[in-house]
Amino acid sequence: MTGIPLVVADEVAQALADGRAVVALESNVITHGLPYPDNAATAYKVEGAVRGGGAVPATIGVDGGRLLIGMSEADIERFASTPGIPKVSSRDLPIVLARGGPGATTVASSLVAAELAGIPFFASAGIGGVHRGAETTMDISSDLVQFTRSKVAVVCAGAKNILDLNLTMEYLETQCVPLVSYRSDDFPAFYCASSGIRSPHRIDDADLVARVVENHWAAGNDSAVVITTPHRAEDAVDSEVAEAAVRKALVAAERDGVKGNAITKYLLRAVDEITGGRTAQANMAVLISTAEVGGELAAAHARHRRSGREH
Ligand code: PSU
Ligand code: MN
Repeated sequence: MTGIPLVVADEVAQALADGRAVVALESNVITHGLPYPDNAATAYKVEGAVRGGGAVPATIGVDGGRLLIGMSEADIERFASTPGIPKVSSRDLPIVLARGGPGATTVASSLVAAELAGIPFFASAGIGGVHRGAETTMDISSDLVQFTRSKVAVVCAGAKNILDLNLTMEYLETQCVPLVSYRSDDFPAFYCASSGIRSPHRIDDADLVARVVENHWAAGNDSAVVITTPHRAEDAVDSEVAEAAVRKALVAAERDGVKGNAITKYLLRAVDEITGGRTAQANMAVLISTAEVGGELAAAHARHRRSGREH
């Protein structure tokens, strides 16, 4: 099958062999999202939330020329506390694997790893998307392109609010990526409950979501299904407060000449400084709440597959 060595955690391997639900998780959010030790603490809570939802977590990383499918506590601690572990998106993956060093996977590269390992579900809070000003920078996250190539269901709280969410949704539509919003009318905006943009489809029933995922693949698509779940209203950041901070952060990024794959981390940090740490708290909370829903939906999907096999 694959020539790339996978180090699959025992618990993950067992769950996959039994047909039980597994949810893949990215590690870039650990190394490039939050400061130590909040990042490690959040990673454990995110894994706990997946379990609470009824699935086994598999945090993805790269190390020693191998893909880690389910990082150990020691791996997570090391990734969280070691400065300079590179952000590895899909196109960086063959290089970091060949060199043998550690690497933190984005949404895009985590999907590549999940598919190789046979994990049909992935969860993260805010996916990448079309950046504001993309009409001149052409900065569109590889996350979106990877959705057209990886047969994995992606559970998220929409896309990061630093992005152009209208263009992000247009891109997903153009690329034939199904988008359903679980128990909400709108496309969420990361730690803000709504982007103000209506989702094309609302589904309130987890079993129906499982059927959507299977239908998409049964129709011959080797691509992702995006399922959004909004952050809890009481923990969400007010949209106007967030938008004002994002605008200021964009001005600062322009002034500092930040671009390319460094912009996401820069903007998230700047927004956090502007809001006095409010958004980092919300980022941690939404990672956890999304992971729990990811676990529930993955469990519903695994049940659906098992019942299909019995018939
Ligand atoms: N969440 C964070 N910080 C990040 C990201 C998420 O708090 O840096 C990441 C995710 O890993 C996502 C990536 O896949 O940003 C997208 O980056 P880009 O726009 O460069 O493709
Ligand atoms: Mn980019």
